[in-house]
Amino acid sequence: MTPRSFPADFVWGTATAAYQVEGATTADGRTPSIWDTFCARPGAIADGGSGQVACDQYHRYLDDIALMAELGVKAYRFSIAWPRIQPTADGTLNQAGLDHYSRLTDALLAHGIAPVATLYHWDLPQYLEDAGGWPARDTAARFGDYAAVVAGALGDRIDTWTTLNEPWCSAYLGYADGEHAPGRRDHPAALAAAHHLNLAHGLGVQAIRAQAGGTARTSITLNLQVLRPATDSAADQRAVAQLERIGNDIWLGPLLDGRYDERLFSDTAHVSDWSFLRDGDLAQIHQPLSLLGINYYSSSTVRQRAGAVPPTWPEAHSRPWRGAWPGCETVEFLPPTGPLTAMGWNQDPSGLTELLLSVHRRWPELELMVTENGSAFDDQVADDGSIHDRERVAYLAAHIEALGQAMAAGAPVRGYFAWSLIDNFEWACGYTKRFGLFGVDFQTQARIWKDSARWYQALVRTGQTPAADPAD
Ligand code: IFM
Repeated sequence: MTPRSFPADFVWGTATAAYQVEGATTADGRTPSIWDTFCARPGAIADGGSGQVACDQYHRYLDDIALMAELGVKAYRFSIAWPRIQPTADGTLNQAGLDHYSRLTDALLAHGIAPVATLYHWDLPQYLEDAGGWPARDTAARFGDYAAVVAGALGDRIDTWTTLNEPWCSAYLGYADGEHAPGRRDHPAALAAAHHLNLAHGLGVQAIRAQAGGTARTSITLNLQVLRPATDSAADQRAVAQLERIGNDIWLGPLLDGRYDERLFSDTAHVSDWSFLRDGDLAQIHQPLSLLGINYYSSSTVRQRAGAVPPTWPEAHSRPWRGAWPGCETVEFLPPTGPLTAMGWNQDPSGLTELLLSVHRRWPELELMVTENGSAFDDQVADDGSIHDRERVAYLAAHIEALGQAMAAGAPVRGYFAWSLIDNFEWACGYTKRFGLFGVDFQTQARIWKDSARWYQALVRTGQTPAADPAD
């Protein structure tokens, strides 16, 4: 592969999320989130693990920042754990929890690393789930209050705010499919959750601007779906379009255009009457954004099931809800084709180019950031003490080349964050999947250099992609 150069001010970073790395789940007044509760449910997590200890970053953040400084990254995307900030149902601020993120932020700045803070990466306080969770409208208002508290305290130091990480996962894996916390399988509730997450975003942006000033940089991160039709038949194209509406447009429409595509309502008419959508909501959601964060890992191929018709309301509501995609009973995902990552996901770098360009064509003024990209492989520690993760290096090289192609074609992408800085708690997969540039020995908490970290270090230092294979 020919080396590709990136602009000198391009932001190279690494990303993590609180529950995946912090551990210390009872320290300094933190109370349970939905993930603490979900992890205790037998069978919910592949290896029975939880984020109780994770990578102990709550105590080791200075060591991890030192690693980032050695990598040379310019930004760290981390998330703030809501149950550390407002641990009780009355929403009282827990100063000790806030102080942790204040120290983390200061330490990053002292190392010249820009803090990119996500307010919500899935760890809803359990008391809010007990009050109805995201399907309940009040959760959005509570998120606005939480955002105001954090922005008031850290607003002078955070480089970029991200309200939500991947609301698709919160709404659909959490409330439709049940693979993620809180583990509910209720498609009408999942649609309400999706709308209230949008509303939370809008209220969050307004709170950040009110507290941190109108120039605060605000964003949201979406895991936009790249969907390919199994054939060029009209039916398969329709399947793609329907999934794009429920997977992508349900966020992009209200966030960026202040409206839901009417076809979303007809696609899901047998699931929900959308009575949770109230006058004035879309104006609250449609707030100015400094940039859009995009997470990309893989693509999917889909088709329309021959002869399938959507169920009627009574049919749909009289049987258990299935799958992560409300209203999409007639659509089917094909098994991915290899080589797959350890997650069983395909490797399709061209999907990243297409995705960035398609968003750019629709919203030409919008700045973009790849806020996550990376891969899990079955790493082994070699006799020399390192992890020689050639497959991850190849994955990164191919996807960063794909990003470069999108930029060359005009997509205004300002940064890229490798997922993840370190191996961590991979949600329902527990510790069985490793995404880090650094390995973690979970017995000793030692951080282990992988070849991918060395490769990324060379990229960040030079602004040019190194050879994926040193022999090249
Ligand atoms: O680990 C997750 C992260 O929390 C959100 N985006 C996808 C990653 C890999 O599954």
